[in-house]
Amino acid sequence: MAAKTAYRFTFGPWNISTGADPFGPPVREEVAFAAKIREYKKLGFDGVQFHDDDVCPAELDHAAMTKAVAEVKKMVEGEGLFVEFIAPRLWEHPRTIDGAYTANSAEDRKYAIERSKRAIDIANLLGCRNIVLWLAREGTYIREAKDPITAVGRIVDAVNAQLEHDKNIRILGEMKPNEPMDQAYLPTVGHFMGLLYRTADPSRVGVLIESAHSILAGLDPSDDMAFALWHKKLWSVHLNDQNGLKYDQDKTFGSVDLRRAFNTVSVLERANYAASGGCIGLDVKAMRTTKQADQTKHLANSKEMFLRLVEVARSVDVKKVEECRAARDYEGLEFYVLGKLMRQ
Ligand code: XUL
Ligand code: MN
Repeated sequence: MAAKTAYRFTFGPWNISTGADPFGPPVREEVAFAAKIREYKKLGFDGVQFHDDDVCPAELDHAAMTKAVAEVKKMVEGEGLFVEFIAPRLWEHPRTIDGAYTANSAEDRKYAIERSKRAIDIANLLGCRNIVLWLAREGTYIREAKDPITAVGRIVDAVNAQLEHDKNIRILGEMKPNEPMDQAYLPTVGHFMGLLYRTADPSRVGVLIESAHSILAGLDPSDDMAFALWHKKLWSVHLNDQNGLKYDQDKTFGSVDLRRAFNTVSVLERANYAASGGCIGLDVKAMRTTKQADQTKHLANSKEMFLRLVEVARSVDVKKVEECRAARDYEGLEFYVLGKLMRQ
């Protein structure tokens, strides 16, 4: 049953990690880049998501960059994989301490835009037309630090500069309300959607929705996705789970709230998301306690959870749901859904 789905699964190399956190050093050995790429097919994944500097260091000159990207392309294609997106990592470099597109320093803003254009060049070399912008540091620790009205305009300008740099590239905004910043300027999918229609080419700007990010904003991921699906703007997802309003946990999909995960899968099924070309990205982290030998289990388990929930979603009796809705029998509907989740 599961094998018949047209879903394509992806993740980023950062999802195989050493377990280091702000309070402690690595607990697992670093896995070499090439070895990570070799894990994908073994785990039943189809494509790779990259940050620009996952592909090659940000400091390389153009010739060295072209050569390095060609090597990664060979490696990825050699494994029968494709590249889903490139995301410029605009939150680690010394020039992005105070934000990237919204930094108060004009030089730092220029760096962020140049770095984003370079990410587009890398995407092109890899045969990929998606750029993901997670606006990590576009916000503040204190309200007074930046002019918030100017900041919104600067984000639009940065998106426009990228649309202008390449007439084929698509920009996918991945919104998150906080972390690393106290408050993000565009905290939700809705904020970015409101803004994308004011860019130079709205047809090439969409969203990637991450479950944990919606939950952190107090929103239900399936409703966030439904909103973007109605607009035909849901171009990718990062499925995972999150235990309440705290730091971004990136837990295994469905591990906290099975019903929430079921509703997420149901909305993707209902919209025939896979047919529109969208991938099922899994942005999940292994627990810090995980041993080296088990360091990819969270990825395999997340994919398996998704597929099992597809089966559950497909087994739902649509007529029964409609009858409950018509009769306003939401108690009955709820009990039916709970039974489905218990495979009863
Ligand atoms: C951060 C996050 C990132 C993006 C890619 O919370 O989700 O890993 O998905 O930059
Ligand atoms: Mn993500």
